[in-house]
Amino acid sequence: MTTLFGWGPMFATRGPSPFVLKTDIQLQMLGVAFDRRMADLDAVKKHKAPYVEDEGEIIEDSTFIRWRFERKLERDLDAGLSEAERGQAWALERMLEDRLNMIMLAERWLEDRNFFKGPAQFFARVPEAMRAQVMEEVRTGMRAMMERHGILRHSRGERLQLAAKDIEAVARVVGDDELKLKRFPWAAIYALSPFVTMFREMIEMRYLWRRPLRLDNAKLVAFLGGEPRTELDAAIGATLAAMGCLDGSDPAVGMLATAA
Ligand SMILES: N[C@@H](CCC(=O)N[C@@H](CS)C(=O)NCC(=O)O)C(=O)O
Repeated sequence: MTTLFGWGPMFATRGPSPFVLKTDIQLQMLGVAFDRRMADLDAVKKHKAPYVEDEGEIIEDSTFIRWRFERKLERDLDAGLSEAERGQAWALERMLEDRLNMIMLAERWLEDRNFFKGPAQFFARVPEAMRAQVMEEVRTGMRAMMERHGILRHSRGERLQLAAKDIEAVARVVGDDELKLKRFPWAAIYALSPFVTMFREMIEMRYLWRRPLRLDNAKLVAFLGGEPRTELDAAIGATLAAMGCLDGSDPAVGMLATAA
């Protein structure tokens, strides 16, 4: 029995963590039968996901997980690569995961514009009354970690220059063309629309790609005669009860109850 611990699904993908996603794909490439469960970082030594439980053993870190199954199944995900390509693959992976990832984390977590579109959603299940405070604490922790690491000692402009160079290096190795964003092939969608219902529907909805959209609930409110809203106290009470925090047995109760 093999279980991959990570998070998700989210953002219309299997999960928000590039590392968990990589391991998920590698396990599939290796033909491992596994199920997926939510990670509990406090339950593992390295306090990171992905981790895997396999035959009762916990394996942490995407690289060690890959090596374990390559060894166990006598498979090599780099099969077919030359010696130089193996070296390049490892060097690129290290650069992307150990350097570009830090720059990406700074962008995702510390830039408000990005944070509220992305990682803020990880906190959706924290009761609203304490959500802002919890998010602030986590972001402060991330900032301190990045300061210690050193990436934050570069200015944002310098970080983005380094990121551009990293991405350029990948483009040089794998060939620039494959990384270029291409225009969506609307001509083909139009040409095939007499035969494919979905393409006809995409054309009908094409305006959504072209103009901004704002939903307005005025009609609904007029119809209902007002917008029913759950009172904050009732919402928090129901959330805490559903989380099993109101029977006094959970150590988090004190903290949550005080905050509520
Ligand atoms: N070297 C690790 C990196 C994994 C990693 O950074 N995971 C992040 C999520 S994308 C994490 O669990 N962070 C939580 C923490 O650092 O406390 C690997 O390859 O598995």
